[in-house]
Amino acid sequence: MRTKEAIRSFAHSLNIDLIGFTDALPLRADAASFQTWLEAGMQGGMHWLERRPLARHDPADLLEGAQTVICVAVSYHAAHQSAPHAARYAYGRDYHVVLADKLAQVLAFLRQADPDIQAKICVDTSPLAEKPLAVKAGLGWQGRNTLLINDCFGSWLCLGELIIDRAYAPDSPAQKRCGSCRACIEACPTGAIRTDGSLDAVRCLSYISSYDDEEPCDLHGTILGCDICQSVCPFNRRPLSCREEAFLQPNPLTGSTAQKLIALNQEAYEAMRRDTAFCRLPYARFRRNLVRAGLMPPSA
Ligand code: B12
Repeated sequence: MRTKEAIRSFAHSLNIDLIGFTDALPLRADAASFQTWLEAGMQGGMHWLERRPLARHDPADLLEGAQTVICVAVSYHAAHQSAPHAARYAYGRDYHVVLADKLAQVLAFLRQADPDIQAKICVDTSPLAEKPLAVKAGLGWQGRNTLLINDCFGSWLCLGELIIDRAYAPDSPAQKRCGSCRACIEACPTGAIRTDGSLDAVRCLSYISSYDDEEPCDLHGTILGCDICQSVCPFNRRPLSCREEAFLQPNPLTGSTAQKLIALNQEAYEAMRRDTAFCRLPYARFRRNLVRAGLMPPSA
């Protein structure tokens, strides 16, 4: 079996910025808050969140014999990035693909020393509560904007997990450091961040840009995702930068001007969005968002 130190050092060689270990026991308190959140209807149209709500906080439901969850985070923040028409996470390659590939390499590394190890890779691909697990593994704390925040990297992180049926000593959880700061609550133009520590997803511009087809709404210049609550966070002022090449090179859509985006026909859009965060934004919604972001007149 590989040591934690060997796993950490291998992970860092793959540009994984943060790695932590935690046990695979159920997260009972988080499961209860999650249930309250669902009952209040804050998931809106994301009905997939209602499936297996208890499993979401019990890694052993995803892997029989689960003992440890290895939580990882990769920064996607680079100072030179300007993706004025989309949130930063959409800048380079789709993080689901990038992190799953890194976790597959970590698993191969574990299997070289321990071929029988059973494992499950998750990058928002399974019903698993990724932020509470990352907190428990010591990667950071859940901020008032509900995102995982790390002292050095801020919240510009995407998360992934490797659940394994081997026991490792757990790391210590990080302490909350938001204090009395309410910058995210005050900056959110739609009032999505609530004072009780939860987020009303239905009001969040990130949700509206991705899922809501009904309500005509000002997207405040973005056609995919929203970073307002992250941009104002004091922990995001001078974050350590992204080292991952896949996130540093703009994809064809985030590299384009508004004029070029407006001129795209469906065929060209389909070809460009593969392996980017836009793969979850169908063409009709992309066109609708160009209007709602104020980049295209409704008649175009
Ligand atoms: C659904 C979802 C969304 C929804 C809802 C977001 C949300 N905060 O719940 C929408 C579409 C809005 C969204 C937006 C974004 N998302 Co998102 N999303 C998810 C997803 C799939 C599930 C999150 C979830 O379970 N939400 C449900 C709520 C209940 O969970 P929670 O925030 O953890 O709730 C806890 C607290 O709020 C608290 N709580 C809840 N209710 C109450 C009530 C009381 C009284 C109290 C005290 C506490 C409390 O307890 C809960 C349980 O611990 C995760 C991936 C995953 N599988 O985990 C990615 C994930 C959270 N998203 C991510 C990202 C990057 C984003 C965006 C930044 C993208 C963008 N730029 O547009 C925005 C950020 C918006 C924001 N401020 O959250 C990353 C976050 C990385 C990080 N640093 O934390 C994740 C982890 C994906 C990943 N693998 O990297 N997302």
